[in-house]
Amino acid sequence: MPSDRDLISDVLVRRLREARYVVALTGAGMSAESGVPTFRDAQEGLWARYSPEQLATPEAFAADPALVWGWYDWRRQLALSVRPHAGHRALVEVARRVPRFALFTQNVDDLHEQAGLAAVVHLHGSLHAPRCGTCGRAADVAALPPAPSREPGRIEPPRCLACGGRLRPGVVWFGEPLPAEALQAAMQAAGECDLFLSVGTSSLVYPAAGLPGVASRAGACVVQVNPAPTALDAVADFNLAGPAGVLLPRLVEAAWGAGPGPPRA
Ligand code: BJW
Ligand code: ZN
Repeated sequence: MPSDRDLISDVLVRRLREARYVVALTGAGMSAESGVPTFRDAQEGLWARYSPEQLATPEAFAADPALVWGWYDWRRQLALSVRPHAGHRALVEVARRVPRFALFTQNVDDLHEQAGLAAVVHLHGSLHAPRCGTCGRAADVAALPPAPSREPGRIEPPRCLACGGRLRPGVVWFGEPLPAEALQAAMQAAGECDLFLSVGTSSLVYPAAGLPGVASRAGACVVQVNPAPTALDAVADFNLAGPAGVLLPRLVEAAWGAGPGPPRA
């Protein structure tokens, strides 16, 4: 029997069916069932003695570029090998069913794109878009050295072909500003939507963690999907406690049945 926390109530189903503008915000838990560890999960190998927070900073990269590049290269290789799950596909279905839909992700993989979502806004950058840390030129990701066959560890960052500077991962580290256009679009969308869906994020990292609050204050219904309690529990109108890969398809099925949706206009 479902508990109150994972119950997909008739009221929620009606809110989703009647929504004019749905905005989704996803975090690391969205990718977990595809095999990507969440950000705050235990580290592996060489990185076991560092917290992810220690590695995801400009200071860490400046102090030990090979350690940080190696960690991101390992994660990039992992991201290349994974595939979307039923929860990603359910979000595509939501996008097809509601008049207006936008998705903002904190994730640096491309699983939403792989699932078929056309316009995904990456708030924290991408593992697949390294750039020069000196002149900012985008690196040719296809030209990066292949993954080492042994367990990956330290890797010296390759050099920029234009200026010789060190390449850096194309992600947003702590203390760095989010891409201004992406953040502005997210703030605006949160303020305009009538249903805000937060999936798989601990809601600890700002400014993304502030978006559901913006939506709630503007009168939107806030729905959270997460198997564990988070900082958002008190704000969300509906807390669906369980994995995204199970609960998102269930939500879509409850709202619209199992069949394929109409093509998007
Ligand atoms: C499942 C599941 C399943 C598991 N299904 N769910 C206001 C207050 C306090 C501090 C600040 C503030 N504003 C800014 C700050 C500082 C800082 C910050 O927020 N610090 C807090 C930690 C206190 N923010 C910043 O520094 C940001 N920059 C900034 O504000 O700049 C201002 C500025 C302006 C002008 C000039 C200069 C500066 C930048 C934040 C960048 C965050 N970057 C990272 C790394 C990206 C690259 C990488 O991936 O390595 O982004 S940190 C990390 O956290 C990563 C994630 O995207 C982000 C969020 O993590 P997420 O997604 O929530 O993952 P987890 O692991 O925490 O949680 C997973 C969840 O999934 C859990 O809840 C599980 O239960 C759940 N789950 N299985 C559904 N199957
Ligand atoms: Zn350069």
